[in-house]
Amino acid sequence: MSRHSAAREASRLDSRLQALDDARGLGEGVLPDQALEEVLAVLDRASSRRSLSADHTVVGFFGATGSGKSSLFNAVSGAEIATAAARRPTTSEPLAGVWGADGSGPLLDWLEVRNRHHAAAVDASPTRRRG
Ligand SMILES: Nc1nc2c(ncn2[C@@H]2O[C@H](COP(=O)(O)OP(=O)(O)OP(=O)(O)O)[C@@H](O)[C@H]2O)c(=O)[nH]1
Ligand SMILES: [Mg+2]
Repeated sequence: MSRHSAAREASRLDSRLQALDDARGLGEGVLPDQALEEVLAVLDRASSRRSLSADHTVVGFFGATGSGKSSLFNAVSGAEIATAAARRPTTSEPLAGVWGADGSGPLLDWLEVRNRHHAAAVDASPTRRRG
């Protein structure tokens, strides 16, 4: 994502979070406390995440054991980083592939992912056609 579109995305998220907070305020004394607490928890999590690296997009694969998460992870990464096997379960700890390590440490700490594989940063600038 270019810096420009990243900034636009960030301001869109800002306005959505603001709208959620406004709705929470309007719901006070009207909506059940539990619903309001859940909204507050979402706002807290969003604020924690946003205090961490904005340069990293987190993509997660979730699914039952044996559903092919590690195989998919390797296919998407283009490298044999995760161990995929018929044994159940094979992966017992979450594993991260990190492209561009700078600033990723505190984010992965927050996500409680200890197992980290660092790969070279990908050049995200648009490619130009020639000829
Ligand atoms: N037929 C088929 N087999 C697959 C596919 N993806 C993965 N497998 C096989 O399914 C088995 C489990 O794959 P894994 O990638 O280890 O699954 P996982 O979700 O990481 O499993 P856990 O680490 O135990 O959570 C392996 O033997 C893979 O070779 C697929 O798309 N088709
Ligand atoms: Mg696995």
